[in-house]
Amino acid sequence: MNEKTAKSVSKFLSLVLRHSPETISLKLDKNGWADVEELIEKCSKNGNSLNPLTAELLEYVVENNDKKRFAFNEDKTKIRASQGHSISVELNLAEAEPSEFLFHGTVGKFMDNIQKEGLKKMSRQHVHLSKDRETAIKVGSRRGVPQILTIRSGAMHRDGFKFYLSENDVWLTDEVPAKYIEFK
Ligand code: HQG
Repeated sequence: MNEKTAKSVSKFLSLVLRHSPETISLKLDKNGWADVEELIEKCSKNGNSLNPLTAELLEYVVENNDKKRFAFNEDKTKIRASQGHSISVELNLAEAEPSEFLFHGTVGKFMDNIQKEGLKKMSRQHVHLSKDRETAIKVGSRRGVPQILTIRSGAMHRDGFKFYLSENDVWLTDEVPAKYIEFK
């Protein structure tokens, strides 16, 4: 499998399964699932660079994606993004108890604001947190020189904040007030 093709499929799936299904007139159900046959058909109609998207290519991307961003349902008739949505979907994730510390990778230009108001969802449905510093460095590096924040997730959880673990191991929560963030 050509890795360049797999990467462009992953990028396109992020677009239509997380942010803009209307780009190809795709319908997602309230839990974020798209019908696999419909996705393949609509991708092919739209004359985009993924033409033709095949079931084999889709399966390869789901299995081999570096961050396991997408998942099939049990009988592989539906597919969805496991996290990262900007559109409103109900992922029905069970609450989970986080470890004492989680991490968030960001960049310097956001620090003043984060110090004032904590971490906000911004355009997504959740604040995304990483289980280790290495992962947070990768997340922050998408935007420039990474700044790593340590989140006192254990204390947050004891104070009643809810946490969810996505199918691909990303920790999600609604907000992180500044008092739970270590800025050093
Ligand atoms: C920042 C990628 C100012 C926040 C990643 C981040 C992740 C604030 C940016 C997933 C702020 C939002 C999510 C505040 C937060 N003031 N800036 N109060 N609160 N920010 O992309 O966490 O590769 O929505 O620090 O790996 O960077 O797409 O969130 O820099 O898992 O699968 O606002 O997306 O995954 O950016 O990334 P994002 P994120 P994928």
